Amino acid sequence: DSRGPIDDLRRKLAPEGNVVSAAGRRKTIEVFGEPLSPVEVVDRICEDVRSRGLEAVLEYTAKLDGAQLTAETLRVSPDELETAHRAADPDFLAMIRRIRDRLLRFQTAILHKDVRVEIEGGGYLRQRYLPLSRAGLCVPGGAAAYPSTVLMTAVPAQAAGVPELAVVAPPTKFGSYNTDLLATCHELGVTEVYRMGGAQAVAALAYGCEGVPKVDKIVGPGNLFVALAKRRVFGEVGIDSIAGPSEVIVVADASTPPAYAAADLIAQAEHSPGSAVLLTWHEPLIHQVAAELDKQLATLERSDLTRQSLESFGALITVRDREHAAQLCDELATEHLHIACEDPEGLLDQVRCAGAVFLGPFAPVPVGDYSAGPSHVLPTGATATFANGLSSNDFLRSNSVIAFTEATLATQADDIVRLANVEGLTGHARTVTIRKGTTDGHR
Ligand code: HSO
Ligand code: ZN
Repeated sequence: DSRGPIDDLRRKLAPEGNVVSAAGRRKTIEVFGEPLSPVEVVDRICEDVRSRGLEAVLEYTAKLDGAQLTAETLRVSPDELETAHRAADPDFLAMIRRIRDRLLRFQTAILHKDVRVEIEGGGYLRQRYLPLSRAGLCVPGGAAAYPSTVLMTAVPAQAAGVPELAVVAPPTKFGSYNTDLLATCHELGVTEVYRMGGAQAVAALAYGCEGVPKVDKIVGPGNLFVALAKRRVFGEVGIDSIAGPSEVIVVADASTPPAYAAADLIAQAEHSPGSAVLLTWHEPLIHQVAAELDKQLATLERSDLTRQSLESFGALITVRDREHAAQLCDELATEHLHIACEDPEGLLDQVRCAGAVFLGPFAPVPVGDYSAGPSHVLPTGATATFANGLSSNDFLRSNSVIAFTEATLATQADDIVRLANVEGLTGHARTVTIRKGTTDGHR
């Protein structure tokens, strides 16, 4: 094909590019009585929430999510959280605690540490890390309930020491009316949960409104409207990366059991939409995996959606060799990269861009989705060329600290004065000469 194999593959993995570039090409929607692009709709919602606050949030929640809420019912009450927690299966809660502990251990271990560099002439330089005061966590609730996303956003924030967390989930049976989700929040000590989704939730968190204090940063996945709203409010608040549909590349060879590879592709396609690409230099594997896909789809609960996903966004591809596979992986910068061939670490050394990497036959992507330690909130649509997965470090800010002695200032004085004069900022130069004068005078 004249477009070249990389373009074709990229189109399979992220058919519309990343979420943000895709949005411009989406067809218009009628929310405001006239056809508008998703970007225009999100802009209007955000502006309306900024100027009219809670009233606008409640209106959009009624209009777009079909939920009639009030100032009182928008926030899940302490009583509802406790009731959900009490009703939850004790084994479910024990599992949540086990996963929380594993995530906490990893997320705490990777936290940036304060750095202090002593200066020879006296004084020191320091980089100091502090948690954000308040974070908003978006949890989707359209197609399925995601207690795992509460874990994967709240626990990194807690590892960083963020004292206030506000969860937003749409007012649906998979969102903020889901008792497993509410029980998970309560188990993790998250007491602030709001029944709102889409752009109105992001705007409420970003600007604050009656009953919803403004946050410092908004993180977590969501649909197109959440993604566009996060981009829109960036600057007013911080955001993590902007996530789109889930993706995986599985790299396999003769040592990879075809049943494992098929299961791994299905797990991603099951997200629907979810793209799943197999790369192998062992040609017979293509047919073996194709046969396994058919076999396994036959007994899958979400087989129709998954089959559609595989047909539209799936591919089984023969590459020349390991180097070729590594090169494609790097260029595609996929959300999940599962290196399921022999010597996975050797191949890892050849790939730089991916959201999260899974090595060997016993690290299927769902270990990262659910239980290992890194967050499952990851960059999609080739944004892994510049973006990272969510981690505890996203909930830290840092200050630099400079402590100088008179002697240390003297060693840098000439450089500062010279550069200040080059920039024509003689007031800057004087802050040093005025001190140097005193110093010299004392000597
Ligand atoms: N694979 C998804 C996360 C997820 N999977 C949640 C199951 N539940 C995006 O990384
Ligand atoms: Zn998943």
